[in-house]
Parts: sequence; C-alpha cells; structure tokens
Amino acid sequence: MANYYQPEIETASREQIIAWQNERLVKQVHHVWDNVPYYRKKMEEKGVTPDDIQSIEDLHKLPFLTKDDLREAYPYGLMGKPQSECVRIQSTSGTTGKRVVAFYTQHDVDLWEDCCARAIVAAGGTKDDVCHISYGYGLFTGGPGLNGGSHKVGCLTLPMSSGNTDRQLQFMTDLGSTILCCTPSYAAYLAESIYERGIRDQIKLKAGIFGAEAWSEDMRHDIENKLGIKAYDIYGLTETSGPGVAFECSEQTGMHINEDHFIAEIIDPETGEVLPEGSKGELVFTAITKEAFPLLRYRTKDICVLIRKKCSCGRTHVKMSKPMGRSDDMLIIRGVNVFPSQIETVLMQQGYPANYQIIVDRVNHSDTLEVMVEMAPEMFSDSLADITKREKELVAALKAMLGIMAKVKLVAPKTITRSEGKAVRVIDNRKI
Ligand code: DLL
Repeated sequence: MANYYQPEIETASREQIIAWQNERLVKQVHHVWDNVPYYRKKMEEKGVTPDDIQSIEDLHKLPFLTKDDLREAYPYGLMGKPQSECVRIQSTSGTTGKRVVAFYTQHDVDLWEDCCARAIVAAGGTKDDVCHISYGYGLFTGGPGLNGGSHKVGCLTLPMSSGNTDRQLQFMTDLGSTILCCTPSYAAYLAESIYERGIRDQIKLKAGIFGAEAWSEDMRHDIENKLGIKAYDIYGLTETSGPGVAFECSEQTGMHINEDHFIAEIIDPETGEVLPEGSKGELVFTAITKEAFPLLRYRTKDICVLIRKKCSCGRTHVKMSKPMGRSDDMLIIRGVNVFPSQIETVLMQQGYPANYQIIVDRVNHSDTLEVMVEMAPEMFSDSLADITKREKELVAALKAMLGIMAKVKLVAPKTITRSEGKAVRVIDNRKI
C-alpha cells in the first residue's frame, strides 16, 4: 500500500516546488496550445504564444478563464485529450444555465484521488479506518473523489452517499465508522440526529472531512463538540477535478494547496491585477498536471487569502484561508457588501444552530434583508417576550457586523428544510 503522506513532495523546499511548477507550467501551456483551440484563440487575441511562458513569473501574461468560457465552450470545447482517452465526466450542481462538465483521463482520476488521499491522511486516516462517505455520488465530485482517496489510503470505504439518515446512523454504529466525509451542513444535521436518538456513545467517529460550502469556525466547534471529533476543511471545485485541491492538516489554520498540481494566484476581482501575497482577493488556479481538462488561470470567484507561514505539520505547500465568500454571490444590499458567512458567524456566536435562511427582496425600490433563524430546542420554550428580546439582540448584533438593519424572525426547531448536500442559504427574490 502506497503511503499518501508524501514527505518528499508535501514537505519539499520552496525552490523544489517552484522548479516543479516552472517545468510543468511550460509543458502544460504547450499541451493547451496544441490541443485546446478555444484557449489558443484567447492566447492569440492577447498576443501570447507558448514561447512567452518560460516560468511561473510569466503566468500573468496568460488570459483568464471564467465560468462563462466554460458555458460557451460546453460541452467539448475545452477538452485537452481525444474523447477516446477520457474515461470520466463529473459536473457541477449548477441550477441555472448550462452545467459545467469536466473531463478526466485515467491519469487525471489517479492524481485527483491522490490529492484526496493526502487530505484523508492529513486528517489522521490510515488503512485501519472506516471511512463513511456521505457526500453525494454521481455527477457531484464529493462522493467519487473522497471514495477514490479512501481506497488509496486503504480505509474500509462506506460509499453511503447522502440521505436516508436511519441507514447512515445504522451503518455508522454497526460498522464503527471512524472518519465522516460530507458537507458541514449535513454533518450538523447528522450530529443533531445522533444527539436526539441518544446514540452518541455508540459512535466511534474521530475525524470529519467537511467541505463544498462555506462554514464558519463557530460551526466547526459546534460539530466537533457534538460529535466528539476533529473537523477538517477540504476545498476544491469541479473545474479543478473536485475536492482535494486544498485540505487542512492538524494545525487547522488554513488548507494546504497541492502546489505540485495547482498554481494559486490572488487577483483583484474588479481589475484582474495580481495582488501581493497576503492580500485578500479572488483565487485563481492553473492546473499544471491535468490532461483532459487543463484549465489555465481559472477564476474561482472564491475570495480568500494565501498564507505562506511555516506549518507545525511540516508541510510546506502554501495554505489558503477558508473562502470568505464568493465575488459573485456576495450580496449587495442597499449598497453594502454582505457575505452570508458574516451572518452565520453572528448567529453561531449568539448560540443559534447553523440552520438559517437569508431572504433578500426589494420593496418600493429599497432592498430588504430578512434572516430566518431556527431556535435551539431549549430556546423554543421561552416566553413570547423572551423570543422578542432575542430577536432584538440579533438585529443589533447583525447591525454591528454588517452595518445595515436586517429583520430577524426566530422560528421553531426543524422548520427550515435540511440539506443533504450543499445548503441553500440565500433566497434572493430581487433576481426573479
Ligand atoms: O464542491 C467540490 C468539493 C466536494 C469540495 C467535496 C469539497 C468537498 P463544486 O460543486 O464545483 O465542487 O463547487 C465548488 O464550492 O468554488 C467554493 O465556492 C465552494 N467550496 C468548495 N469547498 C469549499 C470549502 C465542490 N471548503 C465551489 N469552503 C467552490 C467554502 C467551498 N466553500
């Protein structure tokens, strides 16, 4: 069994990482130029040829790719290998317009699973673990990615997919699952169900690998306390293979980006200008080893910061902060930029469970913001006066965080529909 903690790669010197990136970038640019006419045209329009790209210092010369390009080139326009060499597609959960379809050769699948295996090992996974995977399977990358990684580590893999809580909990207790992989909102829901059924002492979980959506530090602590585990973040997107682009280690201060496969940049989302290290901006990835879907300078729309500090785990690959929102789902309410994660932070700090919905509307040409929040069961028995007082407190705390007034409505436990995949947190009626 291969060891997926790969110190020669994961703790490599900065010089070594840059050397790999230089060599792989140059090769990848030639591959794309020769095989992806859509991107070659973009390079030609910018007056760039492969000879202009000699090292990562030249990366900024390349044009960006965006989700709009992926939609325009749908379905086969960005494929870098003939269909006969591709063995898999995965796709985004996009609800509007054309979905994004990503292609994989067998080599791409192998490298993707290696990245997921690294994430499982960083969360303490070994061949003795029972890895319970409740991410969705099928087109969504969560289930298949972690499944492949779990196999590579040698864990006993439970391909549960999401849904059917009774069955989830039965297998979790009967088979003694030790690592849970799912979205943080589903982990919170499973934790709640375990608590309600009084079966916490039958659960053997030690770690969780949660990602695919934004979650706050407070939500992490809540899940960790309820399940008695250490909860690790994992990041990725369909366009860059899926989960495993970056993952947390024991230090839990950001996610190590697999820099031997991806070059990360932070840009100003307005101007596209590359920002100095440590700045907050939009994350851009260049995939330097992918064959079938070799995206160069792909704009993720995720807003974050890159952290290049010595990590106590020994890994040297740069870390990304938790995404602080998306440049495109950032809400602009009465001219103020509002990230749903800010609202979640306030709710969790005030002791509310992570079950809430943000409703934005426009009345008489003015934006309205309403936050529907589920009460914890012990709050529900409060008197009406106490509930009104709680609502007022939340309004004040949200005003302090966001700078604008929000209407708050406290609702009974279990009123807000639970999500088995990514939670739908925002209903923006202004767009309809
Ligand atoms: O969500 C891949 C994935 C699966 C990641 C399982 C982690 C675990 P998409 O459906 O294409 O792929 O969505 C990608 O989800 O651009 C982020 O906005 C968001 N996202 C992913 N991971 C995180 C995370 C998968 N850890 C989009 N924290 C990305 C916050 C995340 N947001």
